[in-house]
Amino acid sequence: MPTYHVGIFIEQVVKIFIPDYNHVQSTTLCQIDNMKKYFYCLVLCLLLPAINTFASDAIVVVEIKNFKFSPQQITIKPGTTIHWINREKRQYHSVWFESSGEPEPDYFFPDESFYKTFNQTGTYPYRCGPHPKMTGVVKVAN
Ligand SMILES: [Cu+2]
Repeated sequence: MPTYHVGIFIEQVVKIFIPDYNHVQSTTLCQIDNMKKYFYCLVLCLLLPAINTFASDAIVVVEIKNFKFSPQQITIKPGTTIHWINREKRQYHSVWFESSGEPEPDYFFPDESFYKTFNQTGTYPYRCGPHPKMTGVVKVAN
């Protein structure tokens, strides 16, 4: 589960409810004396499990390490975004849906990412541009 995405998402939601959130960060939440803000925080905490479920459905992580996509094959629901992360020490890669007729995207380097959202059901094989033996499959099913 992409916990850090959940964190970013929650931060965005908090910023909507608490306009001076950036200022608040430099103090602490318990120093906010406005009851309205407490109330929003409370609601947010109660909603956390729901937000968590939503976020983990929306983004799935595929790691790239030792010249392998992991997991190599992944099944997702339509509308899901896959977040590929390069976990190598110094090797770049790409995620190329060659058979879909797409042009090869830019290589991405260690700690960099590639994102793609899948809205249509189907099976989408892909490979790494510079390393043709590196292959993966995305299955999109309801
Ligand atoms: Cu590669």
